[in-house]
Amino acid sequence: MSAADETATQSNATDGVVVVCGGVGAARLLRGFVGRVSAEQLTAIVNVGDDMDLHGLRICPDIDTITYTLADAVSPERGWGLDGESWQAMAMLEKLGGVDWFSLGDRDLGTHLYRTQRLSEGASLAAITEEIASRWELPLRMLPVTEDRLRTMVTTVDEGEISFQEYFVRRQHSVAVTSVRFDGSASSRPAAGVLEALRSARRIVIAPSNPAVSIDPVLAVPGVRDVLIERRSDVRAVSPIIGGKALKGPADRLLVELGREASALAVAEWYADVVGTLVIDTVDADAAPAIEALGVTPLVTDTIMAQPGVTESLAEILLS
Ligand code: FO1
Repeated sequence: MSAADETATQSNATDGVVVVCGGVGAARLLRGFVGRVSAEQLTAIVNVGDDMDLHGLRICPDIDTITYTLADAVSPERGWGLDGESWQAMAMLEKLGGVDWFSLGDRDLGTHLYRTQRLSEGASLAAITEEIASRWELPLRMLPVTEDRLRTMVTTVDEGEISFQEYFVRRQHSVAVTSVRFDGSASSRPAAGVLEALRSARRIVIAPSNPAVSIDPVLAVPGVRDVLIERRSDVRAVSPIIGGKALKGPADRLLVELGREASALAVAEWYADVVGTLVIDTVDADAAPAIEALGVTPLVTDTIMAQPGVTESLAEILLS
């Protein structure tokens, strides 16, 4: 067991707060917890279904988006990757006819080089994530949900099954989807510290990430959903659907393609077995009675974190 694994196992987040995370939405929400919850008590459990191996490198977009966001180094325009990035390596790849549909900035490449080298030396992804987080002096503990290979796969009408990043980036999530599955999930095991953190936290928060492709892969790791079901009354989620639309990404379209509707009520239905309270936006206040009827307590507030003060008040509500 590595030092990071031991730390993860020992420092149970008694009275802590655990945030179940995808990428951009989760990273923005975590900003609200920083300063309200101490670094020792704040744990992010992060999706790895978006991860991929490209150019021989391991790329973990959700972990990196959270890292760069909390380090105040993220590109504000894109919400992923680093601000002030240069793209010389991509230009060379394009010239050589290499794979160039997934944009890796020159500085961002350093992260993937470091991670891949450390993996080849036998370090765990949790240990490497902690190393990177500590170099950036991040005020939280970040755990990949699993060390095992788990990949989100998307079945499209036109092309059959493709990987998540082929769907999201290469196809710009503009192809119709019929189903989603998490390859490797059945045999995956939670990373060291994941179940302990979930069991001992005073509050578990599901970030406003895409339920179908960012949160479900976390819940698909055996043991995780069971703990959330046991702890349901302490679990609060934030709806990523506001007024029938996703602020970013394809969550609204994906819900409809998967046979649901794009609404806060549909999010409540999606999470009804694992979530006791759902925070919905003020524009969706009309959905509150129907959400209540599902046995999920609705909390109505402003949730668009681009507006001043909203991230902070959202964090307060989630902690209260
Ligand atoms: N998203 C894009 O839309 N286009 C890209 O070329 C792209 C590259 C990329 C590189 C590193 C990284 O950490 C994230 C990157 N993303 C890119 C974002 C990422 O694919 C998605 O935001 C998440 O996987 C969805 O949660």
